[in-house]
Amino acid sequence: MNLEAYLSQRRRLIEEALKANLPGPQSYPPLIHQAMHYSLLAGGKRLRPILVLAAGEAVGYPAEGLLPAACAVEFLHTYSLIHDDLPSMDNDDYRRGRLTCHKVYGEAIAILAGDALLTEAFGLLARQVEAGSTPEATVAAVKELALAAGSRGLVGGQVVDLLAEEEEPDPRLVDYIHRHKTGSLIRACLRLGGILGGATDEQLEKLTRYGEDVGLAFQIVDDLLDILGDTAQTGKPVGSDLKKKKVTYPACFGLEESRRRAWELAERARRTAEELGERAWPLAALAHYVVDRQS
Ligand code: GRG
Repeated sequence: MNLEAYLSQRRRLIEEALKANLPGPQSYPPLIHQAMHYSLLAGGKRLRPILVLAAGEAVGYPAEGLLPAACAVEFLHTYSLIHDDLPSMDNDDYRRGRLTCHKVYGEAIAILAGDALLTEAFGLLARQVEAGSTPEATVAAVKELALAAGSRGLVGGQVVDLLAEEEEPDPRLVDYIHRHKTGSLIRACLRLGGILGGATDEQLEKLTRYGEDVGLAFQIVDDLLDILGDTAQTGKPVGSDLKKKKVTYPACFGLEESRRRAWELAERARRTAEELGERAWPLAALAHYVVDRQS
C-alpha cells in the first residue's frame, strides 16, 4: 500500500470513531454539543491520531485496538485549537477553512466546547481498557497525555509563546516554544501508540526520538506555511505570525535555513523509523510527508 492509500484508509477509520465517540449534536444541552461537532468534525489532517495508530502498528498492534487513544488525542488537539483561536489568545477568525468556534458560537460556548473536549479526551483514553489494553498500560498512557498537555507541555509552550510576542527572535526561545506547544503532543502520540501497543524499552525510545524530530519539523513547516502558504489550502490566513510579532523559526534562522532544518529532522526521523523494521513503513513515509505538506 502507498502512503496516500494508507492515510485515506486511516482517516476513514478515525472519522467514524470520532463521530461515534461524540455525544449527538441534539444531546442536551444541544448548543455545546453542536459547537463540539462544529470544530471536531471540520476536517483537519488527523495527523496526530494517525501517528498513534502507526506507532502501535510499528510494534505489531492492530490499529482498530488503538482507536480510543487516537480519538483522545484529536479531541485534545481540537480543544487546543479552539482555545488558541480565542480573542484572548491568538484572536483568529478562520480555522480548518471555516469561521473559528468563537466566531460562530460566541466566546463562552467556545471556551466550554474546548473544556468539554479536553475532559472527554481523558475519559476516552481510559476506555482503552475496554478495547483490550492492560490497566497498567492505560494508566501509563493517561499520565503520558496529561504531562504532554499540561503546564510542562502544550500549555507551558503556549504561555511562553504568548509572553514572547514582540520579543527579539531568539533560537533558544523558539526551540522551547516549538518543542512544547506543538512537539509535546506529537511526541505523546508516538509514545501512546508504543505504550498501549506493548513496545519494548528500545522500541519506545526510538518512537520517542522519532516523535521529537517530527514534532519540531512539523512546527517549523507550520511557520513556513504562515509565510509562503496558500490560504485555500491551509484554511487560515497567511502572515498572521508576522502581524502578531511571533517568535518563529524563519524569524530566527531565515527561510532557507528553516527549510533545511525541517528536512534534516524529517530525514533523521525517517532513518529512526527504518530502525523499527518493515512494520514502521508508514512512520518512515510520514516523516517526509510532514515537511512536504501544503496544509
Ligand atoms: C487556554 C487552558 C488554555 C490552554 C491553551 C491553546 C493552547 C493551550 C495551546 C495551543 C497549542 C497550539 C494550538 C499549537 C499549535 C499547533 C499547530 C501547528 C496546530 C495546527 O495543527 P494541524 O496543522 O491542524 O495538524 P489540523 O487542522 O490539520 O488538525
